[in-house]
Amino acid sequence: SYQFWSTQPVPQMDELVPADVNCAIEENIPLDKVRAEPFSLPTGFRWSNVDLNDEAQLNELYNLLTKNYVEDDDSMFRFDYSAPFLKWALQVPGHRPEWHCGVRADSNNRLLAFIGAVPQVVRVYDKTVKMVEINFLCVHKNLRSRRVAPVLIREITRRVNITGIFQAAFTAGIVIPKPVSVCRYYHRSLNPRKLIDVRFSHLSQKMTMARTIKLYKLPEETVTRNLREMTQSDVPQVFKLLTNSLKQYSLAPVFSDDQELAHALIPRKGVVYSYVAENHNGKITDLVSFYSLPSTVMGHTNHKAIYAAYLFYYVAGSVSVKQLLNDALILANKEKFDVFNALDLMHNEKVFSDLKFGKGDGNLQYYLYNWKCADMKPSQIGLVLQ
Ligand code: YNC
Ligand code: MG
Repeated sequence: SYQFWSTQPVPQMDELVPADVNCAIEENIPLDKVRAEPFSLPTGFRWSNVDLNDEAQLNELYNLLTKNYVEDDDSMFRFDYSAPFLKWALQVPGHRPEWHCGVRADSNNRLLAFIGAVPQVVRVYDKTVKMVEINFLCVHKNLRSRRVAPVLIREITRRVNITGIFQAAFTAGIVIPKPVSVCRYYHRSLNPRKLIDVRFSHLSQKMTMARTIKLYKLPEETVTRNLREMTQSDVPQVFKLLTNSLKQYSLAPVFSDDQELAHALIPRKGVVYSYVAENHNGKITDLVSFYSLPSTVMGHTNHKAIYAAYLFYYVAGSVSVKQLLNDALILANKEKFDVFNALDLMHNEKVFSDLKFGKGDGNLQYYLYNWKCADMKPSQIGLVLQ
């Protein structure tokens, strides 16, 4: 029933991969055998790399996504990735212009579809694999259900294969063959009045608005001693701290060098927020970070957007996960976010109830392309995609 995905090197939906299998599905294609010509688009459309250093093109991508990207099931909210966020997520060290793959209409030159790839070494159980992460697959609403998405996926695969990379990692709300793990978002209200107002959440039974606001009230100051914004000079220590911590998970990024780590974590206002705790010896003991991804509120008179913080990488070295993530809530609240979101991966699930997170609806599936391995529990996942 998967017209496209049944043709791809992915495990079958009902395939149970045994624990001793952890390998590619198809052998690497010799580089001179990788298809050299772009795949054909329907007539009237053409391929066009999106140059994110060109303000006008960056804005075209921003507009495509802000009007046509992921919505919730009830079409009340739609992701509104900011232009600086798109640069952060797509212009990682080693990025390539042809991996910012757009489709334009011949007639008016309008950008109507996009798919992005970024290089990332990923460890799967005990194997470290050069991969790409795929993100921001989007087809304009007027062009849906015309099998354009499979053409985008085949084309980005070709452009990645040409560079000698044959595996990819991605996440999606939909279920296709075959998730390596099924995760769930949890939400922690910071501004419950607004969240209830826009119907992101609702007043629970027997609760008044006043009691709800009191329930979610956070202190002004963080608890962890010497927790402060991460800076460039912290990078070497954070690299070691995070690299070591990620070893405990079965699926995790492998940061190649300080530069890649710095790109991921150095704070960028309105994009990514990272904090470290430094002890009296100048040693970095803890890290916590989150990124900013607002959602447009569709058809509401008072509110245009929900400001959401998403938990990113963290290492609880000298304090409990609970204390560190509670400090992240305090910091996100100070930055005026309305809600703090986190998946049930890493150690997160253990602290959700104490920290007053509520379970979201809808899963986020983790996928590997051209790789088969045993399924993972969310707590085995140490890879966070934007
Ligand atoms: C999806 N999200 O199943 P079958 S996540 C993968 N991921 O194929 P059509 C998807 N496949 O079932 P439409 C998918 N969504 O027949 C749909 N599909 O085998 C499959 N939405 O194509 C679907 N962004 O063109 C079906 O569908 C086939 O016009 C149908 O376009 C789909 O970024 C889409 O949710 C998602 O913009 C573009 O609905 C459109 O509906 C849209 O008829 C809103 O396509 C935005 C949205 C997806 C966010 C994401 C990760 C994408 C990963 C793609 C797979 C990468 C594989 C690895 C490649 C590199 C390999 C190397 C090396
Ligand atoms: Mg289509």
